[in-house]
Amino acid sequence: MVKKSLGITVSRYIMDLQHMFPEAKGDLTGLLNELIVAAKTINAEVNKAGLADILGQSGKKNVQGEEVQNLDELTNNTIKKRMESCGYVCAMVSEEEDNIIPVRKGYSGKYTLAFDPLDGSSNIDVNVSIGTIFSIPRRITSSSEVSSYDIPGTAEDFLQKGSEQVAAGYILYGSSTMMVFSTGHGVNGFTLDPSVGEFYLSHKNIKIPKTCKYLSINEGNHKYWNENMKNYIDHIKDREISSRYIGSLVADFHRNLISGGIFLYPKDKKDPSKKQGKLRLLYEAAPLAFLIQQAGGKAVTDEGEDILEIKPTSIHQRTPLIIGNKDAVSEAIEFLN
Ligand code: P6P
Repeated sequence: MVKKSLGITVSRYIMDLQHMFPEAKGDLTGLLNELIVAAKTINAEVNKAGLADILGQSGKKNVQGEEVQNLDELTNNTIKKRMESCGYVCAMVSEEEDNIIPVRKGYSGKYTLAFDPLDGSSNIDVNVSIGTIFSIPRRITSSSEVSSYDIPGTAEDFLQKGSEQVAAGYILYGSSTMMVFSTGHGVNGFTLDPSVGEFYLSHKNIKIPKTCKYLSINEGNHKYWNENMKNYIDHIKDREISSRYIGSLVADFHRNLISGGIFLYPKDKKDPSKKQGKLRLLYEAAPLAFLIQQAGGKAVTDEGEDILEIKPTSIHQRTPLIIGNKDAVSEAIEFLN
């Protein structure tokens, strides 16, 4: 097992993990390290988001009259720039871009990267925690090592079940900045010491507590739910449980992962785009489902389908999501079906 003493840096942890697999060539290590640099860069920008108007970073013109990116664009470009010529990914999918994002010619790699650069960004203006979510499946369209450097990835490389992910995780820009991820060997949390610029192992081998302490759902959508969902929510509120919903998926997920809870974003009748729920499969539901399974929890649709077993048909497809304590999710599904 990887030596996971509290306080080791995330880079040391990733290197230790690589040494567990002699056949590993270090591509995943390199990819994760690039993501760490991107996370530190984004963190610096997010931490001064409140000054955006003053610093002219709110998508308006800055003091020099230059068009300045807003934070969504800035975080999206930060990740793209770091990954497009790192040689570890063959293509990318971002919540911010309609089509798959190619990497520089000659720099194609054996993984793909799907990400939500800044989930919950509407909360920036009210200083609520936001996050970056990432999913790393292996490419499937070109197996031979040599040729893959020149062969760009395609949409097909992304249309894989969540169970095929090699790694997944998120960076939470909250009261402290944390990187929480798994490569299939448990879930570990690393907290950034901004004075040093290092992420240190602070939460090792995270397991979701057995007790479901929190219920996270937007009750403002109550009138749009189907009857079964309405009855389930009334049922679960009859017992000792606290309602916590901050409207930032990463923050709601992280609180429930650490303290125990169930998060639901079911499909609702509010508008046609949410017929299949609001959250995206590739870079929101699937990576979090990978993490919760590693942490002893469960993630399903409101029909009870395992999120990790859904084969995507399009890169931005949405899915209903019920995620959290295994018992609580199982009870919800019994109730809903
Ligand atoms: P609602 C943020 O926009 C987001 O994508 C998730 O982070 C969050 O869980 C959800 O939407 C909140 O949606 O409809 O409750 O405001």
